[in-house]
Amino acid sequence: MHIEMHKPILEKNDALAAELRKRFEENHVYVIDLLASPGSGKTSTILATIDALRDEFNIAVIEGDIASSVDAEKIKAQGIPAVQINTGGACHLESAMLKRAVDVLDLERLDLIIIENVGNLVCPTDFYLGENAKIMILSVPEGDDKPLKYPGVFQVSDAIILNKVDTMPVFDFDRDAFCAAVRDLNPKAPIFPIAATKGDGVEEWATWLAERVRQA
Ligand SMILES: Nc1nc2c(ncn2[C@@H]2O[C@H](COP(=O)(O)OP(=O)(O)OP(=O)(O)O)[C@@H](O)[C@H]2O)c(=O)[nH]1
Ligand SMILES: [Mg+2]
Repeated sequence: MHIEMHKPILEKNDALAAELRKRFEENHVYVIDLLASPGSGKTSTILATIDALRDEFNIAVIEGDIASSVDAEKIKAQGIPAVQINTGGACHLESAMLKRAVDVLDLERLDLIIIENVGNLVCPTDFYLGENAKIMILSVPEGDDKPLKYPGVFQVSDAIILNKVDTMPVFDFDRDAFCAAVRDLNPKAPIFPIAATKGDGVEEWATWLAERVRQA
């Protein structure tokens, strides 16, 4: 027996995502979907990005996790609206989940929504959420070979953040090999080396993002 499930699920997801996209456009909100492994520094990068951009833009964060509201609490502690989605086991966010979070945000007064997807380098790549850009984060301790092993996420990303560059001396990370492997998969996406918790490189990343938010 053969069950065709994948395509209808994605079609339904994409249709709802297109509706979300329309709402974002009508309200001139720029939306990014952050994809990365657990612990790579998604929340730390969001906090650093908020620090860099909060004077110019109204920002909200949607946190996707299998369980807990730990990350949403960290964002709220900075005075930034945050909505937690618990997927209850699912390894990625879908647009139906996102819609429930978007419904409680005041889109009219927002400029930028940052979505922290569930920590996973595979599943979230297939799901369009109505975002303007997918941004992937790889952290140095994960290793320079990840583009070779998880090509999909590097291919769909509009920008790639290499986080925890302060740990380069500890890990045997070959930055040239990493950048070459990324270039093979995705010739266009800029690569931003940063140390989210220390601030290194955050300005370059934030400048790139701010230009896009202003255009929206
Ligand atoms: N040395 C160093 N540590 C970092 C950096 N960025 C994040 N960390 C640490 O990495 C750990 C995980 O960071 P988080 O920001 O929570 O990572 P995350 O991807 O949001 O994690 P999950 O939401 O659990 O998937 C924390 O202990 C951070 O302090 C960095 O640039 N350098
Ligand atoms: Mg997090």
